[in-house]
Amino acid sequence: MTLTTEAGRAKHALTTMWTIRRFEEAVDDMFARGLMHGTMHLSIGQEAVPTGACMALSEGDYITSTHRGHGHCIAKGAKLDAMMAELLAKETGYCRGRGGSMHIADVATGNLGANGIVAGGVPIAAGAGLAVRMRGGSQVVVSFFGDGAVNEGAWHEGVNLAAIWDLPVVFVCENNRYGMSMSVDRAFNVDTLAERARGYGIPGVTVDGNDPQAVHDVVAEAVQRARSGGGPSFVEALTYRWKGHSKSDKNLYRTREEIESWRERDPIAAFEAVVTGGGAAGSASSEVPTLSESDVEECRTLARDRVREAIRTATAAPDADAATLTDAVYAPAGESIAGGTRG
Ligand SMILES: Cc1ncc(C[n+]2csc(CCOP(=O)(O)OP(=O)(O)O)c2C)c(N)n1
Ligand SMILES: [Mg+2]
Repeated sequence: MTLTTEAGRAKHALTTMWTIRRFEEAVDDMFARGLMHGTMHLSIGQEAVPTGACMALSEGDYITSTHRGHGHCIAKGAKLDAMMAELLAKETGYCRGRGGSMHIADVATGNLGANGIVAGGVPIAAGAGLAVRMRGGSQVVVSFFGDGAVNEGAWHEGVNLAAIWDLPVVFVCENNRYGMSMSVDRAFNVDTLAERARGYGIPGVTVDGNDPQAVHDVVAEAVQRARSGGGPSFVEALTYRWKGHSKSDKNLYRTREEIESWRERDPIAAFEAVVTGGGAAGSASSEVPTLSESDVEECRTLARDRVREAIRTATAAPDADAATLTDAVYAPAGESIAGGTRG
């Protein structure tokens, strides 16, 4: 069954993408109004990658995420109110308000964590894959990372270990064309990043990252290979971030026309067109529409209501208390911070 021709899965995919979009629009707005602090990285425009990839996973499977991780969290089933509370520095947040956007982990749903270190999740994914192997389990790990991560040492070490040990890991690159202001055209001497896989003796494939069905299909095949002992794979998903890299980006390294051309390829609008029978390039579009206009409206409304409810619940929660700031923060035993001692 596919995302585009089976109504239940089409609704799930659409609701997930809208939830990511609405969540990030809301936090963008709250940040601008001074209600959130620190920094954050938005994945608006990239929603099809985590949605398609996570729909290829089973319960119990794992992911590792990145600094741009809200979409991964949501697609893997995180609680929106605990995510929102974390960004609002509330005691009820995933890290009790101490970590913020780049440190959300949700072990209950198999999300081994966002990571402020570019490519930091890659060796963690290899380690999780090794743990699965040693325990005789059947879980698979999807490791999300950006194009910039592919030139990091940790990426090469993690991918190589997974390859030589045949670990059950699927490496999913969200190639959004830039690592901060560095374009992939200047950072790579290969035509596709998927070519890098060959150097490690694993399959590598490039896919339209704005098409959740296409992402789902290649990740599902890679997951099946990993689960049956066939080792890791590399999936390069071509996509684009609509917003700046983080909160201080003036977009000086790319043109307005380029951004506009990608906005016209909105993954959510394209998916809606396919499932309602409007058709879109490359998809197994149905003569019979999978969803009606009212189904689509229902998904949009559900996403909007979920995000509103998360804002309401998180806003009402108690602020993280500065007096207990070092509680639950790991540091070597015996050292003291701010006069207190903790193990
Ligand atoms: C090891 C490391 N080097 C540099 C940085 C600074 N940094 C943060 S995000 C980023 C760009 C990452 O680009 P990419 O992997 O393509 O992910 P994207 O931001 O495009 O999602 C850089 C260089 C970092 N956080 N960690
Ligand atoms: Mg990038």
